Amino acid sequence: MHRVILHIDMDYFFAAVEERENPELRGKAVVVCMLSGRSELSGSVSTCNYIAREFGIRSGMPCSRAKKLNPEAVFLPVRKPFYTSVSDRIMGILRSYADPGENGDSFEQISVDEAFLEITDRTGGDFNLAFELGMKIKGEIKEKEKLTCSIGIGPNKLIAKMASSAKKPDGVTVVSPQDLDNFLWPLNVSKLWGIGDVTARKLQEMGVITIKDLANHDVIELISTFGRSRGTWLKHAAAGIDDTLLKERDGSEQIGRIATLPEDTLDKELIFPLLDKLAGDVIEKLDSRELSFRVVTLTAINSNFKMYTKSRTLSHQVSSKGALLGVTREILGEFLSENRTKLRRVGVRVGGLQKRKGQKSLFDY
Ligand code: DCP
Ligand code: CA
Ligand code: CA
Repeated sequence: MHRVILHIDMDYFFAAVEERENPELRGKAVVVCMLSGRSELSGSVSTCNYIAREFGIRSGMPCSRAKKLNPEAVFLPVRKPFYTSVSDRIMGILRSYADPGENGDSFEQISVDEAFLEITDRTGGDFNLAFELGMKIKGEIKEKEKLTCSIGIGPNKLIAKMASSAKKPDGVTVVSPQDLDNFLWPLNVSKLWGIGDVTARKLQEMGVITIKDLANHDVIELISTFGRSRGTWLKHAAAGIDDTLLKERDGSEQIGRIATLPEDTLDKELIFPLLDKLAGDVIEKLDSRELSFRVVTLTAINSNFKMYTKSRTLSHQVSSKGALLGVTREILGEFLSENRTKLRRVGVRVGGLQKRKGQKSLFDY
């Protein structure tokens, strides 16, 4: 069975959130700026919507230049914490579609608006099912967050990542193992994910223009120019080969416990004792490493083996069992009010881990 990996990237993310918050912006060019505060419009463009892009406005350019390109555009200051809270909720939705991996190795967030999902088990290696799953994910994000995204699906991370930018915005692109060469080979080498400007230029000087050229190039020459590991990577990547696994982003280590209920149920009174036990185990582990946490995730697997996760980010680091249990019960309550199918397993997980500083915070009580 082939692996099936899904990559998702939100469309014009910061600007899309601003549009959603203020419907009057619809139909206008919207530019989100990182203002330095020195003078009006000194700073650079964080991102802009697709209307603004028609005027040539791009991420990273000075805001003053963007203003010249389109004086009618609406310029807004960046609101990073707000976009992060939207991102956290989207990541929570995405996590619930990934395979129920044992240690979170089926989900990898790679930036504020991008993530990989391993969906091999969920789809049984079937790329048609994967397409349907992609459409379902888009539907849920559209419904819950009123935002669009682009999705790429492939036999590995490399192909999934490159496929998600093939149809932007609002597209789903599936590249099955049979479509691999057709998809990859006509592209310019600079489009290969992981190749920077310097490598692309060097390759061009060697007469390597397309990814097909690279795939057919002598590996010995690639190794002598780029070194062994980089040279073999280039050769493999050009053939669409990538066997890297998904991993939780550095600094996002999580500690969690999951267990099966005595019977499938929707009854809080039967679920609470197990949550209590799991929360106790998690806290014990945190205590032994003197860690505090800020993110709480509840996992629920229902009798049909569908997995759901819901996360909450707290305003402070906390470390007590009482705090963990309080938040977990609250999330469970919300979950039970929205779901009808009985639960089979529940899990408690914490993230945003930090070394404890001195005493417990007031928030713990
Ligand atoms: N970002 C930024 N500065 C940059 C690039 C990006 O602040 N130079 C921020 C704003 C973007 C977000 O990161 O909204 C995600 O970056 P992307 O590269 O994914 O760009 P967008 O989501 O804005 O647009 P696209 O629809 O092309 O993905
Ligand atoms: Ca994006
Ligand atoms: Ca992105």
